[in-house]
Amino acid sequence: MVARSKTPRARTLRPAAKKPAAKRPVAKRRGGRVRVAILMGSASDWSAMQAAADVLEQLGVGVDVRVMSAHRTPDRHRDFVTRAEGRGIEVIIAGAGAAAHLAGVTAALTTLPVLGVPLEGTPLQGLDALLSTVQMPGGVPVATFAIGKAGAKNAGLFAAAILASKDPEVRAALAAFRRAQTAAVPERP
Ligand code: AIR
Repeated sequence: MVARSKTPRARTLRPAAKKPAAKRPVAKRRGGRVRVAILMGSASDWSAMQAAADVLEQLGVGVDVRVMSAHRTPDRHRDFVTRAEGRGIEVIIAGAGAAAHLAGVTAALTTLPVLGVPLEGTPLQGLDALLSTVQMPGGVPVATFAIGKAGAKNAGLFAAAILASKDPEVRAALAAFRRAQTAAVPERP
């Protein structure tokens, strides 16, 4: 389940406020075992990255949502990523805009699968983030998704697919998601 409680710990992770508190990501977790970390370079990325958290919540996968930047908070980022596997994290989703190095640096610090989500909101409308995320040199892979919300949602679904290969419950939830999606498509407009 997605963690969005307003604990003091969570509040300390918030950068300077730009949006109402209710819409901000927090670091606490809730519900089932946390298996996926969702990282974003700025709290301003939450409106897109929430799509990853929402779909994983829907599939019953626990997530840990964090704001950290490879540029602005490098120590926080390194600390979190190097400890993630030991804390039971199995997949990391990393979304960032502009010169988006978050996913690549995350992949450099761990052998966990890293799913990169390039985000828009710059004068280059996410093309900068897409290229920064996808053009990794051979040897350090980042699985890169579409720009923005669709990419975040698909990264969440892909994280679930990774877990599903060894977890029948997640596999069943994913199959049910697909069935519901198919049933919701009308035959005519
Ligand atoms: N960013 C933050 N640190 C490094 C990068 N690339 C990205 C964020 C966000 C964009 O810069 O991921 O998409 C703008 O951030 P802000 O905080 O100015 O809104």
